[in-house]
Amino acid sequence: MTNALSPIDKAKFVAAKQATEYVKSGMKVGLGTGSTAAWMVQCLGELVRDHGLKIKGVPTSSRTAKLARDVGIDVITLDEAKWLDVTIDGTDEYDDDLNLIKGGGGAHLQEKIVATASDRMIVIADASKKVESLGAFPLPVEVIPFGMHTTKALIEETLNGMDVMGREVTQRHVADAPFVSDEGNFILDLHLKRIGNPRELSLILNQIPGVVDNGLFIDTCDVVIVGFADGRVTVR
Ligand code: ABF
Repeated sequence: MTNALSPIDKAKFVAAKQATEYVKSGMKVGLGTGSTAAWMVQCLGELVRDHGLKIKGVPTSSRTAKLARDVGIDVITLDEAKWLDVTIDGTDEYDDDLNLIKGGGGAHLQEKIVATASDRMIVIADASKKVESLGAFPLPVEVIPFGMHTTKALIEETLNGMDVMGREVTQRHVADAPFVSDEGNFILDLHLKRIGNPRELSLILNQIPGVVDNGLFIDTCDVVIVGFADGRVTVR
């Protein structure tokens, strides 16, 4: 079946499949969001249906919850699970320190909560996600709708004092309507080009009233599995 895949999907698929090796029967597993994570959910579904794998899955978005149920995974909430053995998720960027930018799919809030409540976070990616410095991918910041324009202005003012290369902030829209997260919030995308100090930026952004969380994952990821179109996989 993998012969029919485009090179990029093949790369995502082989990374996702490799990650399922970390999942054993009896585990509670955080299920990420995005196209790479969707491959992982499908691979886990196959193991559940055809190979007797018994797991509980905690999805990180309504999209993933639907897919997980569709492929036969027993879905529970994070509060029911309390703590997870492993979370497997995609990313938009990762650097040498395994720090990440996530949230291109608008799900980084639930993704961060679930990953933080896990013994281990495994990121699955194709090789295009590796960067020298985070920031070429716009940094998503989830904000509550109340006072959104004031929050946006505060973020812009804050960026003036930060070690970043770009400072434009835009509200995310889908088909001309504001994008609304699973938690009912808006997303601001910060076009920073290069982030000098991701840890400091993450802490400072999250102190601004109205900000729920940003898409920087610092010290959260334990392993990155990178897939290539020729079927190779590297783990680090
Ligand atoms: C989620 O999906 C995100 O946090 C990230 O934004 C995105 C990566 O998507 P894809 O795997 O489709 O590139 O993991």
